[in-house]
Amino acid sequence: QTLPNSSETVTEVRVEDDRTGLSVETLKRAFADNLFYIQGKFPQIASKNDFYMALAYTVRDRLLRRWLNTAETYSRNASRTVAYLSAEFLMGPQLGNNLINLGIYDQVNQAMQELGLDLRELLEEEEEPGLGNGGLGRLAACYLDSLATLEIPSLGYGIRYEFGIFDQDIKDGWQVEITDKWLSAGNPWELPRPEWSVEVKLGGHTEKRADEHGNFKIYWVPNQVVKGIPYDTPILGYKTNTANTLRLWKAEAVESFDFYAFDSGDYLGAVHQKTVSENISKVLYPNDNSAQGKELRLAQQIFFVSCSLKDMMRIMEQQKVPLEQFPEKFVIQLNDTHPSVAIPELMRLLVDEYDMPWEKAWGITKQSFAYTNHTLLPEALERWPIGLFGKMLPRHLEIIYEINKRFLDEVRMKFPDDTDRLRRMSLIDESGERYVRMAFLACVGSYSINGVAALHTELLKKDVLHDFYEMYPEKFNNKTNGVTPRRFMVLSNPRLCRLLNSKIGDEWIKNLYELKKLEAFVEDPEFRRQWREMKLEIKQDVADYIKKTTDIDVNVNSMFDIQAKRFHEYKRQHLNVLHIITLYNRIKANPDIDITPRTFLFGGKAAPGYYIAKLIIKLINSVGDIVNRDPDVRDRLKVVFLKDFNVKFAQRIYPSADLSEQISTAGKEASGTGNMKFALNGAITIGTLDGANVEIREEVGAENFFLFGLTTEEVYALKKEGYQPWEYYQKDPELKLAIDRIASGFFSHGDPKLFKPLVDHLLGNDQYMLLADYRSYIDTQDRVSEAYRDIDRWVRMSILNVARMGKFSSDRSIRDYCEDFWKVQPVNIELKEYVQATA
Ligand code: GPV
Repeated sequence: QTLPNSSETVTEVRVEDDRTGLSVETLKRAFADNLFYIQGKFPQIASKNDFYMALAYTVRDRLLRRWLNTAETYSRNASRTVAYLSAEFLMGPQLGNNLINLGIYDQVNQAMQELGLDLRELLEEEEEPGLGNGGLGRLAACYLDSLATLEIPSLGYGIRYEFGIFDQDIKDGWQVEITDKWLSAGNPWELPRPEWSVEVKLGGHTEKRADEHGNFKIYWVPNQVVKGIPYDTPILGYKTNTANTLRLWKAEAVESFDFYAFDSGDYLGAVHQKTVSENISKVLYPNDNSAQGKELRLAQQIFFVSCSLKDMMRIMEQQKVPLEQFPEKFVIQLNDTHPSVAIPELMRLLVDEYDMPWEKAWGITKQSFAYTNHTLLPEALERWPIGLFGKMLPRHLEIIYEINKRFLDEVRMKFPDDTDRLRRMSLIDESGERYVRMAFLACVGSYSINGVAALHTELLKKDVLHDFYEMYPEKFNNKTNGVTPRRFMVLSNPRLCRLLNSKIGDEWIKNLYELKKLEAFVEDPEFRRQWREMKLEIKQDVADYIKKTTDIDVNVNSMFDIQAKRFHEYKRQHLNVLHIITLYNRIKANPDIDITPRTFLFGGKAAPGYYIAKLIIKLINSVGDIVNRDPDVRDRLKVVFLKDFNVKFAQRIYPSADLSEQISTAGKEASGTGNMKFALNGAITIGTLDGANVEIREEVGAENFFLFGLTTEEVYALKKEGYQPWEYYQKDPELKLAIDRIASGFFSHGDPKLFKPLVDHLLGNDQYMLLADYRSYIDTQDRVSEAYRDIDRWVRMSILNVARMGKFSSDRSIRDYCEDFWKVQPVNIELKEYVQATA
């Protein structure tokens, strides 16, 4: 409220509203108010969580005006909107990010200080929403941040899992999974919107019947109906007024089932039905890069997709946009094939429920969807057994058959007399048990198909989707991934930011290419000294954390050599272990050897059912137990497994890295995004020519990147000529000794059985070619060790890495999507005091 200026001489007095004001005084008052009226506590008895909640509500209040203004502006303009459909959104903690994006981090920090509280401790209190497995889910979260920052009207649609990715504990070196109860203390960031609930049908059968006009129609008679309730979370852009929405669906039983059961006296049956319905949004499937083929997973997919499409139609109705204009109002981005049943579901809605002719509905559908592929791994390409699919979605299966029939006619026309091509491209795999091929369905139903790094897109065109590339070359395009510098630099690395800002200002936060300006300072010895000191301070923080959580002492002057990502054989954490064992063996052979001290840090979860990945975690811990205690090592090597790698923890660890391990088998990692987060925080990469590594190396310069290993072509060629891992083992004594030590039980208290499955994999077929890459990896690591000894050279490389990483902002990725095929424009949001209420 502004008091009116009655005369020129009266100074303007501003009274800040408790729910919007940003001054330290107002923030303190609002915080006390929320503690009292929302948490129902006075300071003397409040827990740390109460303080966190009071602060979270204080920040949420300040978001709400932006959120409502944004929604109001979008609905008034009926703006073209991106709907980002994803089974995963790995959001991470919200409080710190919202403080950064609102631009009130410092004020809130001071307000808390004046109240005798520590903001950093309150930030630690937040249970993060871990509604994703790894890169794919985190990419979705980075994209929401960039969409809001670039003021693009957009909605994220997904599932409000009651249990997100499990918490990881380590017992006796093994991973143990603990359920993630992220909602138990309440979630201050979401608002339920029960008035926008929708119903979703499942199971049953279809019937052909005449309608009231005597026209024959297909009716789907389901045997289950569930209700989806939307929960909305605001997504604030960085220093803009835009606050978009992440809308996650929670499954509940429909009321009608309760009534029905109560009438028939089947009380327990009704309660059971409730449990079955609620199961749908109960838990995130904890697999990364592997398809599960479970009925409940398909139920999750149709559930959130159907809710989301109906929600879009409700929005169109409310904005009076006719259904024919669906592709003008929305572009639906499919984050991998997990939401690809949206294609037959939109067809079903248009044809069955809105009586649209097939051709017209198909025209709309084809123009509405765009598909991002995130993997080349065959085991991650979703296919649903026809039986299972038809049982859950009988009508969708019929629709897919019809899409396929018409599609194969098209193929036949473009490539006459090529029956093998028809067999290869059919949406139904008929080579054995019959399956629906979801990636192919996504290709046929979308107007754009993109990979997530240049190499990955090329391999899609050449290999996995080659036939579709020949059929629809114009659909294919590349969108190299990016990460948000707000969370992964500003929030997570304040020391780096202060140093950057002191030299080049803070424009880089919105335009990451501005980091280029750092190159001007690389020859400044004082700047390099500051850089080095900064890194040391960060490493000291992490060393303290390691001491506190594992009781291991690490030397901050040693090289922090970090591999933090999901555990998967293709990512080759065990190649890293072979390097550690090799260094250890060198020390054992010659204890006085002059070696560069290293601290090896690992973090990451394995899918609970992925035995070999869990065995690799056990191996790391077993090797650590020996290496860390052996007096011959004299603390020159330390191996630390840090448990429960999640977003919160990632933010802590990335800034401390000297060396970033990106060592997947060439052609297997679609892009990688951790590689970008490390390099943006000044780590040098040791990596293969895989995924986005290729482009990172191009940007930072070959002389600032440690390259090793076979290229994709060499991997293919070697496979073809008959790869014999055994020969590499026989020929390379260091490799042989490293593997023999694992096999003999040296790291397992003399038990040769423990790691036998792993050794057998390596010496048997070694699918991911560790043995073929071992020598190149070790020699390159030796060059890394050499380079680190010249610390001044290392610091130059570190600075140049940061300076040249501008391309890898998710802002750049999102701009590319917008300009290339989303065709959406930014919408500026003006902050009004009150949103006009209309009847
Ligand atoms: I498919 N990715 C993932 O995290 N989980 C999955 O189930 C699938 C892919 C990842 C890729 O492995 C990364 O290379 C990529 O950077 C990321 O998706 C985002 O595109």
